[in-house]
Amino acid sequence: MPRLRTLAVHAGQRPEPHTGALAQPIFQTSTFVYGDFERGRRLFAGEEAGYLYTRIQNPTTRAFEEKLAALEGGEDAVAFTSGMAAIAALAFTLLKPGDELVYLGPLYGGTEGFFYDTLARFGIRITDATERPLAEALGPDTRLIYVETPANPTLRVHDLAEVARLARARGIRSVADNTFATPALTRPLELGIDLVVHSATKYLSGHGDTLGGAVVGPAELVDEIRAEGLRHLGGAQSPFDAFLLLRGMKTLVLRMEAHSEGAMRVARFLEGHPAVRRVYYPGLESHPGHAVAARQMRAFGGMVALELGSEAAARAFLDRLRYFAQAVSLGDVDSLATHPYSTTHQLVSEEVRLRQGVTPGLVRLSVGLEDPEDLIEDLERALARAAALEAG
Ligand code: LCS
Repeated sequence: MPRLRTLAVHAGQRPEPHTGALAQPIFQTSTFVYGDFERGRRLFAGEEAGYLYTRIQNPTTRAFEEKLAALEGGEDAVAFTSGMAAIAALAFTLLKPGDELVYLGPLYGGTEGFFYDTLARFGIRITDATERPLAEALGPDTRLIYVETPANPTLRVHDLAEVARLARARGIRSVADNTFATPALTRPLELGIDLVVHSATKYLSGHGDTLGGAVVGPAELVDEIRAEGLRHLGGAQSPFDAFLLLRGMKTLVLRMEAHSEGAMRVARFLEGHPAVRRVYYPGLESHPGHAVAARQMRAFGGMVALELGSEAAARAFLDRLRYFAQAVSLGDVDSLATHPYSTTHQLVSEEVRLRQGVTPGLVRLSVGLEDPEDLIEDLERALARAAALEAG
């Protein structure tokens, strides 16, 4: 089997048969001519493989699916227009009224909102097992265990092998959101997780210029999600977005190594700074999930969070940053900084936010690919301002 860096370049790619084009062409078409009546009938009956309609499949999005499936070590993948479209398609395909979804948090605020505001309205029970033993939270109606690791925004680490073991023992499907780690650092399917979901918008793209999502796993389950969650809900990925994602993914492994190296240096700097009350980074020995992270991650990723003690300090710090742009999203070449409490996690209840460490003083950094020394100087300047404020 080729190694990850080779897969990142070659998987899903073959010379285009008509022209020999090396780069994946963008098949910017909504429909595909099947030629004659009989072939159309056979294609729709599934008796012959071929492209029909871009909402169902397209050669450019197919190349993205194949590259991602190869990187994750999964049998197949299905692409979506965004991470939320992938998560919604997965949930609406695999769950029905009366079922229970158990999750380990924290989660991206949009995912948590979808679970409580939308899935719950369709009669699906949502159970937060973050603060209790997972085995005890599983009941007769539990159909799905959902976990994000490292989790957004406090980088909490969950033991994927342990989640998979418990899920398998009970005949429950497990899903891991691998957006933060990416297959360059963690391969959840190898640890026994059934399905991986992605916001490809983030590190898979890497350049902050597109949206994307995907579900990866066994062909049978992916087929089910394609047949129902994609065909019926319609969140298909556009061929142009697939092209950008394919281009970004060629450098995924190298970028994740550089993001991880930069984030580790940023985290160590922050840990030694008196104005910072707490640093959340799985690569630090002080992180409660460090040992598990060291087992299931090849490096610790590009996301760091810090606690500054108050909203005023967070505001003063954020408004002073130069290279870190204040914006949501993450995983880009450009460094980004967000205040989860007032943005991505604004709609999560106050009680849950505070329990999960999403406080008014929390800042989340997506460490980009600038020189880490410049980023540290930027942080140092901004922290001086926050410290002056704290001093009165
Ligand atoms: N999963 C995770 C872990 C995420 O961080 C996000 C988006 C999603 C799924 C949803 O993906 P999307 O539909 O946006 O492609 N996270 C965001 C964030 O932290 N800031 O802006 C979006």
